[in-house]
Amino acid sequence: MKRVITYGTYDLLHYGHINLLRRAKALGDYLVVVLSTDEFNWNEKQKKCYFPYEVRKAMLEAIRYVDLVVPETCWEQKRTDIHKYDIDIFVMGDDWKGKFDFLKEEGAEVVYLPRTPEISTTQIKADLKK
Ligand code: C2G
Repeated sequence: MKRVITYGTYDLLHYGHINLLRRAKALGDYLVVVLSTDEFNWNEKQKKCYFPYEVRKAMLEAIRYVDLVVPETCWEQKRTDIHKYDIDIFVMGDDWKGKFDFLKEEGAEVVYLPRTPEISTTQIKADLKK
């Protein structure tokens, strides 16, 4: 039973996110998504979420690839999350390439998957403004 974990905001959910989640799940049997809380997004990423945490969580839980959604409240929780959720593989889009290699020290395989290039929440918001 290979357990996979990934992190993100997942606000204005789009097919780039789905592509990531599908490929992450394909690496194992169980996928944990650690979802940034509204406070974490605002305080640490200066992102103001369109949908609040509970809505973003419910949307992710409706995706067939996702087995568990838990809160991301700080940058530092990744090391403990690897053990807390008994993780074998840590996955992120390659915009984070190299940033989380230290998790190999916790015994996890670290995989960066190519982002879906042409879509982003920023792009969606810009297009809607036109
Ligand atoms: N993603 C992707 N293709 C896109 C957009 C996003 O593959 N076109 C991936 C990102 O690389 C990330 C995941 O989808 O792995 C979630 O993206 P965001 O919600 O933007 O996550 P981010 O703000 O990068 O938060 O501690 C880590 C952070 O919580 C990551």
